[in-house]
Amino acid sequence: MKNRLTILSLFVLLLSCKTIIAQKVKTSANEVQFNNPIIKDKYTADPAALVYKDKVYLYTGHDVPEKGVQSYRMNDWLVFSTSDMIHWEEHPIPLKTSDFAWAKGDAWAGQVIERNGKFYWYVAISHGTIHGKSIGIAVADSPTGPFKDALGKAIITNDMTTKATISWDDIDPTVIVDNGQAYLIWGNTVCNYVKLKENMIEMDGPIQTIELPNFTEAPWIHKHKDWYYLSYAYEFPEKIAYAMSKSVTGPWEYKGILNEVAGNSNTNHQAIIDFKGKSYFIYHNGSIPTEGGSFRRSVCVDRLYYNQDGTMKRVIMTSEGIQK
Ligand code: FUB
Repeated sequence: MKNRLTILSLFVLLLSCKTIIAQKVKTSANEVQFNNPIIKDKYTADPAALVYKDKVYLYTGHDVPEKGVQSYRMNDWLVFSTSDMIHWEEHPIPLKTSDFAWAKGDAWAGQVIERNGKFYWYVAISHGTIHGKSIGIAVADSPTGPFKDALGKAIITNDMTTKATISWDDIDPTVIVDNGQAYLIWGNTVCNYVKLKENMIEMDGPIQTIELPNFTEAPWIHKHKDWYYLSYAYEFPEKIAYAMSKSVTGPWEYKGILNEVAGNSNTNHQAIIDFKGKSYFIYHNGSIPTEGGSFRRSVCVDRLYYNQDGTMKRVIMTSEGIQK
């Protein structure tokens, strides 16, 4: 009888231990921080990132939610910075559509690049007098601004690009300086590029086009080791695909899909950087509960990995994002 009681109490003890262990595991699983989206108190879209000195500066669009409205409401751009890709500091609003006197609104995607100590921000915006979207340039002495109109007019307007007949084909500028030569690449349905003069505010040659399969928009050019990469939004709803080349002007070889359709958003809009020895894929989705969506987007960051031959591995989008 005594033996039986001892076995029973041992069994009960074991059971309760198991429960305690299970609870412990559950608690630690709950403790994993969901770092995506990286900004949770407002809607951010169209990320562009600049690595400058020991920080990353993240420039985003800003979706303003309006009840019942299913289109973009975007009046300003935002800037955030980080030293570790986990903790992001927001800075004062660096640029608004009203800073471009010739424009009439729509703070769409852009990219900032540093040259000769100045920061140039190429943005897509609706032109006030020339029908359609256009590209403006703002300039600042610091990566966080304040930025002001650098040119007093658009560098690219819809009437300058006739291959695409839509009014929103002059959007989503990306920029690179390679061996002292700057290039501006942009487009929707047609991918365009042009050389820029060293002053970064004037074209230096004719507008040319790049053939890419199922190109929708959001080109992003970057260099990693000795390869150039041109990633872009593919089809609609958008996946991100990419092409590679040994030269910034091509020929470009299509390499396939890099990222799948992002959760709860038609658009995906990527930026790709290397920072402190790691590579990152920055994009947006519509994941903020409960109102997130295609016009209420949120920027996320996940790791990006390269294969030995320079191709990029398919991105795994996560809720956890970047962890310590
Ligand atoms: O945010 C407005 C537009 O949506 C951008 O310019 C595109 O890339 C898409 O994300």
